[in-house]
Amino acid sequence: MLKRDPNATQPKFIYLNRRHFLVKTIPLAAGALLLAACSPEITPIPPTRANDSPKPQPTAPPALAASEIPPALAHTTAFSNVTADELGDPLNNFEQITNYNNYYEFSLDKEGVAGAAKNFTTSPWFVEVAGMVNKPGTFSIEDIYKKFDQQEHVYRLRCVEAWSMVIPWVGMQLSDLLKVVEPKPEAKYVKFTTVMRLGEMPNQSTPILQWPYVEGLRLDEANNNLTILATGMYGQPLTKQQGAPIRLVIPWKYGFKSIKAIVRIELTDQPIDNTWRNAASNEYGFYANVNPQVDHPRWSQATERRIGEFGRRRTLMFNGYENQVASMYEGLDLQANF
Ligand SMILES: Nc1nc2c(c(=O)[nH]1)N[C@H]1C(S)=C(S)[C@@H](COP(=O)(O)O)O[C@H]1N2
Ligand SMILES: [Mo]
Repeated sequence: MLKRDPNATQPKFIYLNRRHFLVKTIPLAAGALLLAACSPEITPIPPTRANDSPKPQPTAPPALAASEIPPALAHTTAFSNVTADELGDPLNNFEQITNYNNYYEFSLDKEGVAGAAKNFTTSPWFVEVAGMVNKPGTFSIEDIYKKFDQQEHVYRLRCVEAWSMVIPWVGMQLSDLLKVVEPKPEAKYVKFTTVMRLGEMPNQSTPILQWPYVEGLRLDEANNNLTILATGMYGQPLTKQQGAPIRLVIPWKYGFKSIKAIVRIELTDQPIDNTWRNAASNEYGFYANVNPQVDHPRWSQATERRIGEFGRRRTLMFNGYENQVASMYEGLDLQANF
């Protein structure tokens, strides 16, 4: 079990689905959870972080049998034994990162996702790249491992619910894939779609969200150096609960943009109606840039709880990646374009 502050209640995505829960027939357990959790309590930020509990120590992931590591991943940049991000904050450990997940196809219970995703089939796997490109194609996951350089990227992940982690991903730059398919000049956006797998993803049979899960980026955001398609973590293939075998990671945006289990990437000139915006457009936007000055209608975004720490820490503009990304939003009203 993870050690967490039992008093640090997080706001939960689930509340926003109230209208779905209320108008549709609902499982009793989900209804009870909703009622029990209707008033998110935000712990005030402590004046200093001096009294914080000891920081979590990185721990090695459980060793995988050699046969469990795809050959193409085994020789890519393995976990480098880095222990902190560039701001000096320690990595979350493997246990934390793989047992506290948002993946609504499987479960609304963060600690239940790992178990619920256990039997999800991730092989064979294909990613179709289509739309406004000169060279559309379908790539097997093995093609992707082989064709594209997989490197370590240590990023902060900040959920819109105001918790965060530091994660040592293994992945490739999305721009490397886009170069290969050659976007046409009229392409403005990139749309990502999660697999539809009714037999394996129980909540795809419920109306809690519109399925399949969809996300999108502007083309310039997709081409930013920080934007990766992750295939691994701690030098090993992604776990199922993390979105195996391939998921997006956009570290300056709220976690819901980082869509899991991608099967389709489409270049388009049409704005994208991403899943959470579609569910509640007054609460979740297209951009979803981490911004401590733009609160969620039901909770503050000024602070966050780093999993493994007590108390709260201040949320950084663009999640601490301002230097690398702010120029993309010059002249954009960030309050209006949340
Ligand atoms: N397909 C899909 N992708 C998803 C989600 C989801 O429910 N379904 N949840 C998102 C949210 S809200 C977050 S915070 C991150 C969590 O990633 P993690 O579980 O690896 O920490 O995944 C995102 N990607
Ligand atoms: Mo999230």
